Order: sequence, then C-alpha cells, then structure tokens
Amino acid sequence: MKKSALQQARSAYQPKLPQVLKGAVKVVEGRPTQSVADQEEIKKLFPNTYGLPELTFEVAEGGAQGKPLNVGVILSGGQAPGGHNVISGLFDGIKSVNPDSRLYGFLMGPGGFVDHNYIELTSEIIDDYRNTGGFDIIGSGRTKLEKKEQFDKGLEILKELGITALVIIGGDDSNTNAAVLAEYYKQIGAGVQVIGCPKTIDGDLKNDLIETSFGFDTATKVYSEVIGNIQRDCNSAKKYYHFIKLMGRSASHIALECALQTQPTYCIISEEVEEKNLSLNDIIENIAQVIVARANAGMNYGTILIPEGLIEFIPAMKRLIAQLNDLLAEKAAEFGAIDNAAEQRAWIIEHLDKENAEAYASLPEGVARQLSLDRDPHGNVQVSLIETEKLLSEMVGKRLRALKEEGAYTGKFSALHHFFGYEGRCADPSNFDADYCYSLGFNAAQLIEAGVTGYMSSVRKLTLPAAEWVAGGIPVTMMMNMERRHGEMKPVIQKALVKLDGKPFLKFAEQRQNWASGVEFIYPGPIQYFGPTEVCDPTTMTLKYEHE
Ligand code: FBP
Repeated sequence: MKKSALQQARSAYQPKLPQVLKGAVKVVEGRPTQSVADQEEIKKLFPNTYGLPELTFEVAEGGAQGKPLNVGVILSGGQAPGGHNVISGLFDGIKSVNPDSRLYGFLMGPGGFVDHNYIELTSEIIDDYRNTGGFDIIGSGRTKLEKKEQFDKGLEILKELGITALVIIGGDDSNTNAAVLAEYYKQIGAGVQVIGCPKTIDGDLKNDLIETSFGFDTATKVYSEVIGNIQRDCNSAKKYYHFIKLMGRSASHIALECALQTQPTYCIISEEVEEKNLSLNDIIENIAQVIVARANAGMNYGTILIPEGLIEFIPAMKRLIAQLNDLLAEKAAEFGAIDNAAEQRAWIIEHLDKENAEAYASLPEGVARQLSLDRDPHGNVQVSLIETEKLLSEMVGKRLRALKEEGAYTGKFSALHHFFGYEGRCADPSNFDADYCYSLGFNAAQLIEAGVTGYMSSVRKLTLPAAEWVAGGIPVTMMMNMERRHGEMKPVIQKALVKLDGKPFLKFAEQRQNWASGVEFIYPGPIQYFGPTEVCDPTTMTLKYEHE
C-alpha cells in the first residue's frame, strides 16, 4: 500500500493506554444495573443479560498467561475516525492475553457475518492500518442483525472458525443488535460472548459511563477547521451568508460542538427547536431578524450552522414523519405499486390525517419526496439526503424580499450552501481518538478474557491524561428503552440528545447573542499530530464543559 508522508510518520505513533490496561487486571463488580426506562419490558425481553453489574478493571498482581482467544470483529454503520485503532487495540489486547490468539474480521459489516465473508487479521494487515482513518480494513455496512435465522447462520461460521467472542463496533442501533445477539447466544448456550464498542461521529451514544462515542472528536475538529476557513473567507469578502449543514442524523451535538469551536453568526440546535415548539416559519423569522439587524449595522455576511436532523425535531414535522413511518410500513406494498411521483404524493396526502396532510402538502416537493423515500435498514429517514441548508436559505431569501418591500430591510442577501459530513467521517484520528479507540479495543479484549457478554467497552474520565483513564464495561441493556420502529414497539438504546440544561448548551446560549450581532469568528485550523500537547491533545469543548 502506497503511503503519504504523514501516514508513514503517523504509523509510528504509539497510542496511549490507561495505566490499568498495561498489565494484568482484576475485575471489580459494581451495582446491578437497570435500563434507563421501561424496566419491566426490557427485563422480560432480556432474561439472561438484564441487570448485570457495571464492571471496572483494577491493576492485579502478577497474572498468568491466559488461553488463546479466537475473536471476530464487525464494523457496523457509518464510518467514524478511529475504527482501525479499535481493531488494532483489540488485536494487541488478545495477543497480550496469549500470543496464539487470532482475530477474524467480517467483511462489509454485519452482512459479512451472516454471509460468511471474512479475513483473518494478521499483524502485517493490522500494521498497515494503525492510526489511520476509515473503515476500509474490513469495510462496513448497515445490514440490520435482528432475525434468529441471521444469528444461527452467523453462529455456523463462528463454530467453524472456533470463534468464542464477537466484537461489534457500532452506534446505538448496532449496539442494540449486539445486545439482542448476546441475549440469544446466552439463551441457546452457544458459547459466544458479544461485546460492543461505542462508535458514531454523531456523539449521541453516551451516558455517565460512556462519556463520548469515538469519532466525534476528530469529525468535529475537521468540520470546525473548514467552518473556520469559510469564516475567514466570509470576513475577507464580506458578501455572502454561508448556510452550512452539519452531519448528525438526530442529535445536534456536532453542530453545538462546532459552534463552540468556531463562534458562527447563528447556529440552530434541533433540541431547542423542539422544546420551544418552533415551526419552520419561526426558525426562518429568527434567522431573517438576525440578518436584518446585521444589515442595519452594515454587515451583509455571516455563517449559519444547521444540524442535519433539524426537520425531525420541528414538532409538526415530527408528527408527520411518525405517521408517515407507520403508514409506509403498514401499506408498503400498496405504496410501492405506485410508480409515479405525483400520484405517490397524492396517495400520501389522501392517507394522512388532516394536520399532517397539510404539513406535507406545504413542503417543497423535493423535501416532501425525501420524507417518503426508503428508510435505512433501521427505519430512519435518511436525513443526510434532505437539503435543509437550501430549504432554509430559500425561505429566508423569500422572507427578506417581503421585508424589503415593507421597507424593513435594506441589506443585500447572497447565500452559499455547504454540507459537511462525509468529509470528516474517515479523517485520520486525532490523538484523542487514536488513544481512546486503541484503549476501547484493548479493553474489549479484557472483557472477553473476563468471560462476560452483553457488555459495552467503557473507557472513562476522558478529560484526564490517558494514563489515568478508568476502564471497564457496562451492560448494554442498561442503556435501553422501548421505542416505536417500523410501526412496532422495540427495545433500543436511547439516543443521548443535547441537554438544554447541560453546560455545553448553556455556554453556547450565553454567548450567541454576541456572535449574532458582531464578528466573533474563531479559526481553529487543522488537526495537529505533532507539536505541543495543548495544540495536539485537547478533547472536545463538549467533553470539557460536561466535566467542569
Ligand atoms: P452511525 O449512526 O451509523 O454512526 O452513522 C451516522 C451518520 O454519519 C449520520 O451522521 C448520517 O446521517 C448517516 O450516518 C449517513 O448515512 P450513510 O452513511 O448511510 O450515508
């Protein structure tokens, strides 16, 4: 494989591990856990893996060599920087238990597991991917692992290869599936442990014991770099409003973190829109008023950050999407038989209740159509395909024209559009993500050695130096509640949304008025891998404020 100069230099980086994982460990059991909600239902669905205790590793004396471990690994869902380091940490971790341990990677996500497509990950392969971005070492996919037939089919290949533990690196949906798989294998006595690792740039897989999902740090630094560059361009030419949509399917953690890093003119936080019961028109009016005030002060330029998931948080849209989800799940065949877009639109309007039909009919055709297209395999609307940044700028432009006619606006409005998502998902991991991911993988090997199943690898106290990080595991069932998916109630990991009473949001809310009325842009610049620790190693502002 041909490597860039940076890649060559970076491959020599030795990720930092928590001190506790550097030698033999002992397992300390904490209190038995409860799911975050719907305890009785979740307990019934997970009789073998519900209520397990939290686990923490502590340094042990001596430590004999363990038996070789045969482990399988799957990368599931959207890419996130650091996945390769989870795998290299896992590899080094199982080799530290016994040098004869073996690691198999299932290709292109959970589909590779079901279809028996795999490779053995040797040290030659692993060494080529240390500290690199991307998931290309084995590929990723979004096949939903949920049916007994898939579990049984996967078990055949695990048995054939002598694999007794499977590590699933994924977001909330994939770790939900990991928990279901762990429960099933325990129930049938398959002799296979299942361990999850918290991955997603979206940052919405977190709680007290999973302080952040991996990839969030790097992705937000990449987006902040480019937002900063745009802001400098904007401040130089002073002639454009940049509408910048940022990835993050549901929660607005990415937008909030980027706002804290770059201090844009305006940033929408979806969770606040929902809390304040704002309509699309309210959002437009708020942006238009900021633009009018800036024009009065002689500024016809600025940056506006828009979270990708916004549409689903506007209460009227949320009700519409919920009914659409059920309708399209229940009458999939009938809807699928209509092949003309205009007739599909008419069919939908006819089948929705009055309020939702009106909301649907009022949307620009492209956006309405997006809402009725295929869901991803987990039943989610594919919000990354909806061009919210264009929708908002068009509506703002229209409102400003009306204000101009009334004589209430005298400025000039020129808009440019950007969407940052895929640009950051495969970036080379920052030092933080390189260290965190390697530790998560190494720690997963210790959970396997401890013989547990249905746990997620947990490395915490992340604002301390890596040597002082705390390592252990938390039962995945602890993070679950019941939610409606594809028209049915299902156990799923509860998404962690932006907390409006949390420090990161409060810090943002405290400053945003100044950002809107002046020019307080920050230009963070690119991720640095070599240099002083205050430049190379800081965590996200979100993590910093959450821990203050
Ligand atoms: P995960 O939840 O699987 O980590 O993926 C997150 C994400 O990057 C979202 O931010 C985005 O909406 C979605 O994936 C895009 O999906 P796809 O990769 O299928 O285009």
